[in-house]
Amino acid sequence: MLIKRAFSGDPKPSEITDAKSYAARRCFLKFSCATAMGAALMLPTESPWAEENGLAADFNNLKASPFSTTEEKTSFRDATRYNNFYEFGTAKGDPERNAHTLRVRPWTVAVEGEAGKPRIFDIDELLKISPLEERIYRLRCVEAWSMVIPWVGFPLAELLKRVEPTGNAKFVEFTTLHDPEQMPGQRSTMLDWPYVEGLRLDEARHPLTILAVGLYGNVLPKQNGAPIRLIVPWKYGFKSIKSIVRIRLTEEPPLTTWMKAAPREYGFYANVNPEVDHPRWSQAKERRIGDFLKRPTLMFNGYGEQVAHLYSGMDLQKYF
Ligand SMILES: Nc1nc2c(c(=O)[nH]1)N[C@H]1C(S)=C(S)[C@@H](COP(=O)(O)O)O[C@H]1N2
Ligand SMILES: [Mo]
Repeated sequence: MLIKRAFSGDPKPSEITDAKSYAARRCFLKFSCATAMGAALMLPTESPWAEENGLAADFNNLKASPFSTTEEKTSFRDATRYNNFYEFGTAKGDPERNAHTLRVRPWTVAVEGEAGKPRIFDIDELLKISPLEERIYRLRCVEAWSMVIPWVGFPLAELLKRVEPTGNAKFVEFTTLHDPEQMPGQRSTMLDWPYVEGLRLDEARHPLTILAVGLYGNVLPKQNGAPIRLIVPWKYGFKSIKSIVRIRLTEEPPLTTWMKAAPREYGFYANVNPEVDHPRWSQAKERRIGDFLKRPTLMFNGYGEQVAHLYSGMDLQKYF
């Protein structure tokens, strides 16, 4: 009920390029109506965060990915106001409120470890690494809510190829920026910072696995993990690590933040699986943000046809 009221599916994501109506809608929620409207009137077509990031969105000729779902998209507003990003607080509205302190330029991503050609990539170089696609993917949080978001990104495999993984590379470890000055949540000890995630190399190379640099045709808002974050659509949301500064190829499985924090609750694989409950709640159903009723959760978040073969012969109760 609360979710439905605060985060209804209206208005539609297609309105998001219309900065004026975006600001007008925010008037219902904020005191600064006049300011918001005024700012909107002066704005051309780019949204404020694109300007803030010093980057006009250049995502106009995006290829639509054949991997996309045709399901109804979550509204832009919900996707950017109902977030998990503990570096900026633990409440769903905290990242939108607090992430402005993140500086996304200059930004580099080190790609290193078991690689023949390890190197540091500048973010603006990454934006040109391969044709960007719009991929409409489901993101399903372990807390049983889900969204359908049109991400702008490119396959992680494209980047890995460029550093030439060695024969010893079996896993990929991802690390978020660690800077408590920019990320006030890191001043608390609730998690062992920086946030770390990991994938098996074959999962990392799977064409569904992308590095996202935008959403809804625009640059990634800071609360969604600017300037670059992972999206692994068949896994629970916590695998999709935000604001990445390091990608390391390893021989051993990385020790992820959530496995360190609660090993009984969060496994390395974290494949969406309605048959394996979280120790404290069922995982059988989810609420699509904007919907009133829950819907059944699908095995591998509905991507089973593409990814089930990665786990053939594995006991998914054990490797959760
Ligand atoms: N660095 C970092 N990445 C993170 C998180 C986080 O707290 N810190 N939260 C994760 C969780 S639990 C979810 S559900 C998704 C949420 O992504 P969204 O806010 O873009 O929907 O981000 C994931 N990536
Ligand atoms: Mo999550």
